[in-house]
Amino acid sequence: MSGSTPPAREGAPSKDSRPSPAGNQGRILSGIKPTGNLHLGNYLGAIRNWVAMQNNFECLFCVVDLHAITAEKIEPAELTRATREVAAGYIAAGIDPAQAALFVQSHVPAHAELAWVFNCVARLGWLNRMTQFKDKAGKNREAASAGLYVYPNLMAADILLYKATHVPVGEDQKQHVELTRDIAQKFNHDYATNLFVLPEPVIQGAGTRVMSLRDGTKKMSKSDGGSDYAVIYMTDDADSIAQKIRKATTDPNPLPESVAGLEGRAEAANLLNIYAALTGQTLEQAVAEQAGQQFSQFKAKLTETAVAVLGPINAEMKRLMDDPEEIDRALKRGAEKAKAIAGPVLAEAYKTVGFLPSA
Ligand code: AQP
Repeated sequence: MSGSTPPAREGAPSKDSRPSPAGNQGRILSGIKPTGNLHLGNYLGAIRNWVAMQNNFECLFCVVDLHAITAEKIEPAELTRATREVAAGYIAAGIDPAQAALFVQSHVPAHAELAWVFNCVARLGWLNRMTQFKDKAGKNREAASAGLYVYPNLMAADILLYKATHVPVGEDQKQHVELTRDIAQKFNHDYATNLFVLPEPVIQGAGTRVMSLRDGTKKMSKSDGGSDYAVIYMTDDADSIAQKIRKATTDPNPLPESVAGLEGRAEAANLLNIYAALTGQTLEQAVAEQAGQQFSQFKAKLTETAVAVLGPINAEMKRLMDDPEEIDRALKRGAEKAKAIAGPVLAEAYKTVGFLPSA
């Protein structure tokens, strides 16, 4: 196993290694890091889309706690809380834990075990090209954790353990799904197997990239170090949502007549994008509906819409967080389902590599 160039791409391995859930379009796996409070970006850019895919795909949704510790240290109690909150957010937003496997990544040790094998498959040259590492490590690369560097190998393990056919991700994660394909292909090639399925990224709509309410050029993020007013959390009540939208940065002009008029108006574009996503309209439709409005009127409408969508989710999240045992029961069931798929795949990978089976 050598060389720093991925093997030439081939088609996906034989159909035998693909999941074939009856009546499904394939198997999806996705997850969110419990690095803080879930926000509107996580909802519109990820969870809401998963809910929509639930009936057509066999679904595995995890709370990726192993990924959560790759960046700054999180207080242990906060990590535990956030892990339950992400699970509560999934359920409250409409993921059905009886249908999908909803689980915590660290509850299925096969993720970390396969990731080690992939640490030995992925080439340094491949990892060096990962733009997320460069973004997240920033200028002080020397101080970044080794975990942050090999994060894409763990993500490859997350996906390949389940032979996921599709991976819903934001645009910024597409490179990691491509790396996953390269790892699968190199493993399959080097060990003359067709064990791993090459997954397809399903890029979630660019229109649902939610930006900070304080700076329309910056992604809304859990770890936004700036003002809390930049982020609408899924746990925010109606008053907080109203206050944050009222304080959202804008410009002095009324809303434009067309999408072209949003050029150079990042904050207006962001608020209209959010409004479009919440109302299920295209950006063009939302712009046409709000053409010529003052921000004050538009913000009132946006607040009303956001509260209507997030209010019930927020209430259900609170109910679940007050009953952690219900969350834990759902996660236990999910981990059992996940282990039933992951166990045999890990065993096959170990056997393929030549590890002596344990007695
Ligand atoms: N602002 C966003 N707009 C649209 N989608 C978003 N997602 C995150 N932020 C936005 C989507 O949420 C999913 C899970 O994200 P994650 O928590 O695993 O990682 P992230 O993208 O790094 O999210 P954050 O909030 O920015 O977390 P931190 O601050 O900890 O890095 C992904 O599908 C992502 O696209």
